[in-house]
Amino acid sequence: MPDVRTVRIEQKIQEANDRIAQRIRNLRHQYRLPMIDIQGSVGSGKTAILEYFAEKYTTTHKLLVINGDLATDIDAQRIGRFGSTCLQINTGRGCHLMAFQVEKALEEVNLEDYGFIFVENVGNLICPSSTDVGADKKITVTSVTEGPYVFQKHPITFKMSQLAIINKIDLAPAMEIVVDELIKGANDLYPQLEIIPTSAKTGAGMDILAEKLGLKSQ
Ligand SMILES: Nc1nc2c(ncn2[C@@H]2O[C@H](COP(=O)(O)OP(=O)(O)OP(=O)(O)O)[C@@H](O)[C@H]2O)c(=O)[nH]1
Ligand SMILES: [Mg+2]
Repeated sequence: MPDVRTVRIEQKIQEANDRIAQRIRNLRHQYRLPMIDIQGSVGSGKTAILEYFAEKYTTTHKLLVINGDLATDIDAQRIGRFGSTCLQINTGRGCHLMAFQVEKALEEVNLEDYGFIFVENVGNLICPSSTDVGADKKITVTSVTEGPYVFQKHPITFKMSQLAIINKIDLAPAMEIVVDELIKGANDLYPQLEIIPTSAKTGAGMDILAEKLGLKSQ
C-alpha cells in the first residue's frame, strides 16, 4: 500500500485566521466599534477616500485606520495628517492583510478612544477578498481608470463584497466610460452588490458613501 498523505496546510491556516478574526469581532463588539475592510486595485483611490473621511468626519467619529502596504507608510502619513490614528502594517511580500496582523495592531491602542475603524488592505483586487480580518464588511474600491471590464474579470472579489465604489468619476469622460452603463453591467452580474459612484477629488458621491458606511447620520 503506497504511503500517500495530503497535508491540508491552507485549510489549517485559513481556520486559524478565522478564529482570530472572530476574536477581533468579539473585542470590537465589547467596544461597539464598527470596522470596514477596504480592498481594491493599486491606485483605485482607497487612501484618497480615507483622507476625505479623515478630514470631514473626525468630528463625528474618532477614526482609527489600519494600513496594509508592502513596504512604506506613505498612506498612513497621508491619512494621519488629518488627526486620525494610523497603524501601518508592512506585509513585505504578502499581498493581503491577515487577521493576526490586525489583532496585533489593535493591541497598540486603547480602543475606548475610537469610534470607527477602517482597514486599508494591500492594493490588489485578488488576494484580500478571501481573507477575513474581523471586519463587519468588506467593500471594494474600483475606478473608471481600470477600464470597462473590471467587474467581469474579478467575480470572486465582487461576489464576496457587499458594496463597491466606482471612484474617479471625474475622469469618466477622459476614459470614455459611461458610469451608468458600468453600474448596470455590474448589477446584472452581482445582484447583491450595492454600487456607489464617487470622486474623492471633487467630493461627488462621498457623503452618500459616508452615510452608507454609517459614518454620517442620515
Ligand atoms: N482624478 C481623481 N484622482 C483620484 C481620485 N481618487 C484618487 N485619485 C488619485 O489617484 C492616485 C492614487 O490614489 P490612492 O488613494 O493613493 O490609491 P490607493 O487605492 O490608496 O492606492 P494603493 O494604496 O497604492 O493601492 C492619487 O494620485 C490620487 O490623488 C479621484 O476620485 N479622482
Ligand atoms: Mg493607498
